[in-house]
Amino acid sequence: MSLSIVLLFFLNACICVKACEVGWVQFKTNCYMFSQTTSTWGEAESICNAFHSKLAEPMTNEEAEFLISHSQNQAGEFWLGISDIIEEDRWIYSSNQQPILVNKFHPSQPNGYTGSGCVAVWKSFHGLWADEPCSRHYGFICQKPPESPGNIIG
Ligand SMILES: [Ca+2]
Repeated sequence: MSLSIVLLFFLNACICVKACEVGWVQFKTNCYMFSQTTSTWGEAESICNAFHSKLAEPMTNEEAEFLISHSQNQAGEFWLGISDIIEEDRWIYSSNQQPILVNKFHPSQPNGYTGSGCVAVWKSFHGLWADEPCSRHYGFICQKPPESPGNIIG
């Protein structure tokens, strides 16, 4: 009797915690997926959308630093959901078209002008950002909120 009550308590505790799906890493209030494949920036956005997510949009210094440090454990470069496609040198988040709230460009960046409209976490800059032509094929980071308890149960 008491054992089942304890089990029930733990089950409830686990169900109540929002979690990321397998293959996604949690930081603060977001789940992130670092892709194993490369694609153009536009394709990357489509792939993230297919997984009910978007290209990562770091809004705080902590979030930006997490993506930078985590990317260092991975191979290659990773697209973020940041571009200046609409207006040169106006760097905006893709999902709301608002100016970026945190700036992690390497001191030598951005340097691509109209030829480089998309932002990637750059390996040789130890994860600091670079502007690159959006047609290049790089890895990418998708972002979405943790699953709600109802979705985990099924
Ligand atoms: Ca550049």
